[in-house]
Amino acid sequence: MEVSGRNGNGAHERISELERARRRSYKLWYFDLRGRAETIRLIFAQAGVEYEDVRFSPKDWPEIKPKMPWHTVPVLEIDGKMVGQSGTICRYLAAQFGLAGTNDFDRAIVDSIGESITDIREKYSTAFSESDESRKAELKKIYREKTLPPILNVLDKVLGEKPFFVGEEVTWPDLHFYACLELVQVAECSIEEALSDNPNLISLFNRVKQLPNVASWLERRPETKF
Ligand SMILES: N[C@@H](CCC(=O)N[C@@H](CS)C(=O)NCC(=O)O)C(=O)O
Repeated sequence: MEVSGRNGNGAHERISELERARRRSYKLWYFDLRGRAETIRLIFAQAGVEYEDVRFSPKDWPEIKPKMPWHTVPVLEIDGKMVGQSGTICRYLAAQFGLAGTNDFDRAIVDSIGESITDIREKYSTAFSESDESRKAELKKIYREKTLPPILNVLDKVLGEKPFFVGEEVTWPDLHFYACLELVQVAECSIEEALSDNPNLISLFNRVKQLPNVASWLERRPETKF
């Protein structure tokens, strides 16, 4: 869709909605971690859009927390306005940058794949926050052996032999899958082990990793444990 805009000289120009979205000012607030922010960074990378990647340390969190809309991060500041909740931010950016599906039904399907992928990460949260080391080890084992495989098996079937979840085109769940799969390593589970029964997902993981803009981000991003 074409909309009217103004350039720096005040003259009218025809710019696409996508171009308008690319020109906004974006600031992403998160810890110096991949965690719940990495899919957002991958969306920016794939779209080739600049943003400020604000990474703060835990000691700065008490001061930042009350300023965040939901007192959590990630938060995306768009032209000075803050939006919280990682899934919302992913869907918003994906819609802006053409990574969300092209009609309401397709977007619903894309979203449902994205939500299932989020389960890979969220179902680990009990083990993640467990402070007793032996209980934590037990919970990690349950996650690796009982929780993760059925989620991956269904995703593998949904993907089938298509290059990406919805066919030939990359949508945000492909990027989300990459980011969430990287996180399973905190459950002492290598990516190879996690995907050993899911050949289609192995192909997807490698395909996403090799997307030129993604590959370039993976090379230059800060190294963090998770
Ligand atoms: N549903 C939220 C959860 C956000 C969340 O819990 N973020 C964590 C970091 S990954 C956080 O802000 N923790 C600090 C706190 O809650 O004080 C989302 O997906 O954005």
